[in-house]
Amino acid sequence: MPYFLKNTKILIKKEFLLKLFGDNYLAMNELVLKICSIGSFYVGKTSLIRRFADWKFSTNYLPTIGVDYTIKRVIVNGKHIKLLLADTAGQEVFGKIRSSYYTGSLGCLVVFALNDRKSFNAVPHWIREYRSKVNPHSIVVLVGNKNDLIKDQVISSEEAQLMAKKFDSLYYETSALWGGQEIIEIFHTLASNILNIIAKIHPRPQYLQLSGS
Ligand SMILES: Nc1nc2c(ncn2[C@@H]2O[C@H](COP(=O)(O)OP(=O)(O)OP(=O)(O)O)[C@@H](O)[C@H]2O)c(=O)[nH]1
Ligand SMILES: [Mg+2]
Repeated sequence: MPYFLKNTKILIKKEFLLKLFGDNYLAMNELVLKICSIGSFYVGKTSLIRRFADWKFSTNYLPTIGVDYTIKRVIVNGKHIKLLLADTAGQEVFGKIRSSYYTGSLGCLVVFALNDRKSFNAVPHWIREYRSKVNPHSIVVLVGNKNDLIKDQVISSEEAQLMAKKFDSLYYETSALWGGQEIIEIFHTLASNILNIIAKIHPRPQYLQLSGS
């Protein structure tokens, strides 16, 4: 049976969405895209999500325990979409359970801090861990955070861009503290690329006219 979205034509085959996202991701007649945020502890994963979702920032460090979920509604490519943002804990003590939170996602932010060489060196580990658990078409966006700390910066843009290229991912530099427009761009680009890979995996246009207004 095709899946009907509210006030729209036939949109997506339900079985297809279930296969891609699982039952949890078909909520309230909206398409939900799950995006993970991964990377070493203290790099600013939670801060980037808080900045994007509520446009807020806190200087307090409250380590994420396990995972936190945030829902954010966006309009991408003219479609109304719900983003389910899975903010994972970077601290090693959560290593064993972390990858279970990747299930069903088609995109992730891999975050490091531009003033933390160790967090940058760990990027290949994070990308490999993520890709080993998800659909091979999934999108990875590398994010160098804390670019407000210019004098402490130990990773150059060139070095980070090379890393991104090596793993076939996009690269953005930003600051959750400053809150530049690129934070919105990061999440919107990810969502837009995810819609494109859905189209690639399932190239039948009649099933891919996602909800309009
Ligand atoms: N200067 C500066 N500080 C930041 C920035 N982003 C985050 N921070 C600070 O860095 C610390 C860690 O931020 P979090 O967002 O909690 O880091 P996290 O990656 O979620 O950490 P875990 O949950 O432990 O994995 C906090 O004290 C934040 O205020 C930034 O862009 N610039
Ligand atoms: Mg956190």
